[in-house]
Amino acid sequence: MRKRIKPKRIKKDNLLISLAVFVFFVIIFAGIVYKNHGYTKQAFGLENEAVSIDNKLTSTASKMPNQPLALETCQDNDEGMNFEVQSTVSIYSDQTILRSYQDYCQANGSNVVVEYTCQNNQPQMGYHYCLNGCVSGACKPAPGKGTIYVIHAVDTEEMGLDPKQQINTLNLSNYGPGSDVEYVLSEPYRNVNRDSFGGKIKLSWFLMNDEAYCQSTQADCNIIHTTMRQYTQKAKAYGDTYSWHYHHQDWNDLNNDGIFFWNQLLTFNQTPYTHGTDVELAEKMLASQILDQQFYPSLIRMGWVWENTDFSNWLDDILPYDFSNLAPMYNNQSTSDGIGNVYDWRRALANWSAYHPSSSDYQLPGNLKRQVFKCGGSLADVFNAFNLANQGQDVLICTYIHSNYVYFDRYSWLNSLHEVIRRYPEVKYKFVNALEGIHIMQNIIDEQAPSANVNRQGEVYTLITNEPLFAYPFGAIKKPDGSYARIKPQVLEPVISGTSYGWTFNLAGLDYSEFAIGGSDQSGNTFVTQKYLD
Ligand SMILES: [Ca+2]
Ligand SMILES: [Ca+2]
Ligand SMILES: [Ca+2]
Ligand SMILES: [Ca+2]
Repeated sequence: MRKRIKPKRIKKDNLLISLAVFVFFVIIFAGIVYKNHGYTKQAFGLENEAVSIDNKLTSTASKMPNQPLALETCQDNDEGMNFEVQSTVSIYSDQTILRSYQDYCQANGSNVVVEYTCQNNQPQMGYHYCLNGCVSGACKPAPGKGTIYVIHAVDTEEMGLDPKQQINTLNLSNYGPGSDVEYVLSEPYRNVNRDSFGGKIKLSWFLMNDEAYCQSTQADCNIIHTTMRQYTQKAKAYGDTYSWHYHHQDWNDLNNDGIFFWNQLLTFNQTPYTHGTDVELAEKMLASQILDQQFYPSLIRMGWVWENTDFSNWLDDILPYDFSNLAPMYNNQSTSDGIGNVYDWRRALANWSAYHPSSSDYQLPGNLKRQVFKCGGSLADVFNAFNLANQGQDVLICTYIHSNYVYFDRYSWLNSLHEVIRRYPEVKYKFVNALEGIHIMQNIIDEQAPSANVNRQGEVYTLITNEPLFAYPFGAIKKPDGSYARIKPQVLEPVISGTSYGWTFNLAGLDYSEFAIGGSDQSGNTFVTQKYLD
């Protein structure tokens, strides 16, 4: 249900300081900077803003049919001028989001947050000076006690794949009207789960793919992503993110008794399996995401939280942020048929610090580029985080759940969080999505995806970006037989020319039907180019 928005909802203890700062700001800028624009055709300033924000949300708002103004309703997800929460104002017609406006920091290094509100059912924008700086579209809380930033990861899967059956019909009943997934993307769920700043819960959706999905009767490796598309606008409006959950498995017969299973794979060194080598299987999942979903992830939670050092080294050229660490847990099963849920994080950091892994041991800190974050833990881990925050340190914590739990009620962490909060009444906690949490913790202000232009000359494609990438870009092809593969650029290091970065892909002699390129900048903002046909 969408209701009329309550007036300003600013916490009492922040009210005076907010007012003082606001007045100061208005004086300094002599009333020039603070503007209220109604959304009208004449308000070019806001219309420009709307376009850029819609782009940021990768919303399809501009393609939606224009509805008569009278039917539109305005919803402000942080309910007024809540400067410490990054949120979104959305214009609805019935249940459809026509346009969205997300709070943002005015400019790189600026302390000014641009805050959206609803007035008279229309979006309004205003500027507010943040005393402690602006990051990820919100003012940073006052120093003193640390703040706990809480990520809720959702491993987003089908229900009940039978590992003894080669071709499954995937059960997607947890999605669609009346489903659990739809419920957690609705106001009743978001409204009751609030952080210390009044912000609604945010979910970080890790969308699963694997070879068993490719081989299902639905024959869609990315069927979860396909299914979640109906929620993309809503999820973005709540500040959720989509990223990658990959189960490394193939259909094989480990003990050669003629009975096959979907078995977890424990290698990543070009070992051949039924549907390709271990490396090809993973690269197929990325290539199919790029070509069929126009999507490139910057975060991952590995299926069964499995990694080994070979895999970790490969992943280091894919994406910057990895939430697979479940230290100090491990699980060794027998390695006969039916293998699954094998992982080892015994040697990894068990506190909440991120680390760059070592190229000789994925569990130890070292020389690699990406960062590994712990996700999941015990009540003691939560107490540990609040204890650190009580001593003045900001802490990023993460919990995960599967999308097929009823109403996600087994978010036991929400309950344990409340228990912990009673012991640390002065420590505040804030719900963030995974990328937002990293950006706040590491003071990363780049939230802009790279511009990515392709110059094609015959079968030679040159990708030009306007900023460095996290790693070399991922070229994806689909072959005429329907298979997918990765194409690496000819030279992995970019050719730098002024402020542009170039990589060349030579597809001459390759039999392909589609080609596209995906990648991430150094802050986890991703792009996918258009598709090119042979
Ligand atoms: Ca607002
Ligand atoms: Ca806000
Ligand atoms: Ca067997
Ligand atoms: Ca960027």
